[in-house]
Amino acid sequence: MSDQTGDLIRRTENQDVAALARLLTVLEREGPAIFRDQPRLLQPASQAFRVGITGPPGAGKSTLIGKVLTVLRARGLRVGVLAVDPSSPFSKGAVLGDRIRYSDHFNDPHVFIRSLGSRGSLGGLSASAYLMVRAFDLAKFDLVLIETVGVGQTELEIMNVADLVSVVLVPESGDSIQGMKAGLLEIADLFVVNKADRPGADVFIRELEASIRLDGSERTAAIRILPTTATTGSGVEDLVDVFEKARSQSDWKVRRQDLLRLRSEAKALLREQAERTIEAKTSQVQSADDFAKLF
Ligand SMILES: Nc1nc2c(ncn2[C@@H]2O[C@H](COP(=O)(O)OP(=O)(O)OP(=O)(O)O)[C@@H](O)[C@H]2O)c(=O)[nH]1
Ligand SMILES: [Mg+2]
Repeated sequence: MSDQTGDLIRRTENQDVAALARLLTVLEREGPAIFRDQPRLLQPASQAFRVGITGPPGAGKSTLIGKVLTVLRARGLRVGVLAVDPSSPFSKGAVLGDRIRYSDHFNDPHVFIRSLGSRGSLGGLSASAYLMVRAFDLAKFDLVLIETVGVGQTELEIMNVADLVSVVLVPESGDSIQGMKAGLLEIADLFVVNKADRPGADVFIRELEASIRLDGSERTAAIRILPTTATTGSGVEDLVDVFEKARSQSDWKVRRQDLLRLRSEAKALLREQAERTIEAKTSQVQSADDFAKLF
């Protein structure tokens, strides 16, 4: 088994996308225990810059990613996409829809797209997401775009995985962001106001700017706001420029070693491991005797 996985890892390192696809499946199946047999996963030769694309259901995240892919490919970069939880109750049929949104990139060997359910166990990103982004490092991608639906936990956790967090909002988000604004300001490196073709976009951007200024902290002062229209691609070159500028400043590699980040990743992975142990032990209970022996 582990020899086979080792072989997949070697082939993935040689940018074999078929091997990467199989490796991702193995990671999902085996869980965090895989680190024990395959420590190479912990020492990738290169690191892919992780861009979080998070925001409310239907904000246009997938459409935007499709256009971002086009721009990144035109610049000669290799890009992975990890779409977390595209089958959430908020995004029925998204997997099928995303096939259309990404159709320009299906036959491109330098683009790799994978969807992943969040399984909603303890909320937030599944441990698989943490494992899978490491496989994109191994495969020597330049960037990975991670799409998450930002409604609660996942939104906060994305900042532990992504090197740059873009929060996608739409002009209609006006009222609904009031409540979660503080949380958004904490995680966002950049706000993308998508559907800028819709009425009210200018007003919304001004409101957003005002709430950033009101916050007054040094971190929030650096937050950029970029209007986009994902359907036409307007604003997407500028957005990619922001990603590329952040990628060229290599402090993100240092921040990946941040203790808080390492600990929250450890927590997600250890929780997953504990849950797997619980599942295995529980399924062995065939009688009251078995039950008593558990403790
Ligand atoms: N008018 C307008 N519509 C857009 C724009 N971007 C996306 N849409 C539309 O908004 C709808 C949702 O787009 P998606 O890309 O699936 O949004 P999403 O955020 O990925 O949605 P979930 O994954 O379900 O959360 C689609 O019908 C898009 O065509 C835009 O800039 N302007
Ligand atoms: Mg989507």
